[in-house]
Amino acid sequence: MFNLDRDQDTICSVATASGLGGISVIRISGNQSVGLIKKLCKFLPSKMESHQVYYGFLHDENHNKVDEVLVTFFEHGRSFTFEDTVEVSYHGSPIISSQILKLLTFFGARMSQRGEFTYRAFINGRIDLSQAESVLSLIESQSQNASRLSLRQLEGNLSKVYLNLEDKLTDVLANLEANIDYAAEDIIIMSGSKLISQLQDIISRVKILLDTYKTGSIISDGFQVALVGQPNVGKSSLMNCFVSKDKSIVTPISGTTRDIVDESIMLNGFKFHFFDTAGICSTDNVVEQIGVNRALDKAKTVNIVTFILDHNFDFSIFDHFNFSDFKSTDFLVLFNKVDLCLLNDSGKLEMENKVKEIFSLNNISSNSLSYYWISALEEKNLQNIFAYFESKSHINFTENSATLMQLRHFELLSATNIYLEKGLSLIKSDSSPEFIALELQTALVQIKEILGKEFNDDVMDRVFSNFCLGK
Ligand SMILES: Nc1nc2c(ncn2[C@@H]2O[C@H](COP(=O)(O)OP(=O)(O)OP(=O)(O)O)[C@@H](O)[C@H]2O)c(=O)[nH]1
Ligand SMILES: [Mg+2]
Repeated sequence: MFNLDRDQDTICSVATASGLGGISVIRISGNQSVGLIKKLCKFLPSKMESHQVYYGFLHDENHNKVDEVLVTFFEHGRSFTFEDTVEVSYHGSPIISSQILKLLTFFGARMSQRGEFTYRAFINGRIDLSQAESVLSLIESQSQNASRLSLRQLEGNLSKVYLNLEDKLTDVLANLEANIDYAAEDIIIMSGSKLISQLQDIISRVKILLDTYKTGSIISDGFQVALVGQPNVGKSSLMNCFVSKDKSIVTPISGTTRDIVDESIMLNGFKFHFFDTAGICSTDNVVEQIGVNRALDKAKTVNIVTFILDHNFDFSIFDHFNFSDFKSTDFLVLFNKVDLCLLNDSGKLEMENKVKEIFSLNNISSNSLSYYWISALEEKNLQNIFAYFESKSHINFTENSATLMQLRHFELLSATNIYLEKGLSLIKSDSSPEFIALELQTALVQIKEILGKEFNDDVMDRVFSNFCLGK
C-alpha cells in the first residue's frame, strides 16, 4: 500500500469532513510544504514561525484570488507527522477544496493515500502502531467511553503495557540464552524454577490483558442485537419499538422482511445495534431462503440473540440453530403478542420452563437466559427489555486501565499466549533451552508486531487501509 520510496514526497489532502462547512482544512506534509504554500500565499513571511497562524489571500498561478485563508505552520519534530506541516483553513466549499488541491499538486505535491499522515507519524517514530490505530478508533468512536479509551491509547497507555511485556520477555530470553552459552561449563545463569516463575508472571499479565478484549470491543463497537424468530411473530414491530422509529416494514403478511434491517441507538453511553431479520422457516422460495440464511448467519455473530415467539408458541424455531456456533452468551426470549395470549400465570410458567429445557438441552445455562412477556403492538412491558439492555451496559472498566479494543491486538496477543505456554511446558519438561528460546522468541515477535517494531506490507495494509483520506 505505502511505498517507502514515496515517503519523501510532500503530500496533501483535505483533513476535514467532505461537503459544505463553515471552514475546511487542507493539510500538507513533507519538506516541500513551506515552499509550496508560499507559492500560493504571497503574504507569508520569508521565515515562518512554527505554531503561528498567518492570515491573507490564497491566489492561483494567474494571481486570481481563490479564498481568504488562515495558514498555520508546524515545523518538523513538532508536528503530527514529525515533518514540516502546513494547515490551510478556508471557507468550507468543495469547489475551493479542489482548486487548492489542484494548485498544490500542480506545484509538486502529491495527493495523500488513506491514513498516510498517520502512517508518516508512525514511520517517523512519533507514535507506535498501537497509537496509530487509536487515531482511527478515536475518529470513529461512537460513544464517549470509546473516545476516552482511544485517547488514552493514543497517549500511550496501552503501549506502556506492551513495552513492559516486551522488556520482561527479553529479560527471560537473555537469561535463557546465557544458560545456553554457558551450558558447556555447567554454569546456570538462571535456574529453571526462576525461569518458570518469571514466565508465569508474563503469561498471567498477557491473560489479564486478553480478558479486557470483551469489554474493549463492546466499548468500541457497542452491543449487536439480533431479532430472530418465525415469520409474523412481530420482529419488525419490536425493532421499530427499540429504535423509536418506523424503520422496518410491518405488515400482517408473513415473510415481509427479507434483507437484514439495522439501526442503532445509544443507551447508557453504549451503542446498541439492532438487526431485524427475515422470519426463519423452511421454504422453497429462493428469495426467502436467502433471507433465512442471512438471519441464521447474523444470529451467530452478535452479542445478544433475541428470540421472538408469539401466542402460538411454536418452539420449532429453536431447531434451526446450532447453539454451539453462537458467539453470544446472552439470550433473550420474548413472548410477543401477550395481548392475544389466553394463558394464565401457571400456563406462562409452563412455557418458560419449556424454553429453559430447550436451552439446557443445548448446554446453555439458565443464567444466560432471560424472558419477557410483551406486546410490541401495545408497547407493553418493553421497559423491562430496556432495563435488561441497560443492565448489560454496566460494564466494569476504568478508562485508565489498559483495555484491548482492536481485533489485531487480540489476535497477536492470543498468539503470544500460545507461544509462551508452549515455552513454559518445554521448560517444565526440561527440554533443550534452544527449543524453549525459539518459542519465546516467536512470542516476542508478536508483541513487537503489535507495537509496529516488526512490520510488513500486510500489517500496514491492515492498520491503515481503514483510515479515510487526510488522516
Ligand atoms: N396483536 C398483536 N399484533 C402484533 C404484535 N406485534 C406485532 N403484531 C402484528 O403482527 C403482524 C406481523 O408483525 P411484523 O412486525 O411485521 O412481524 P415480523 O416478525 O417482522 O414478520 P416477518 O417480517 O414477516 O417475518 C403485524 O400485523 C403486526 O401489527 C403484538 O404485540 N400484538
Ligand atoms: Mg419483519
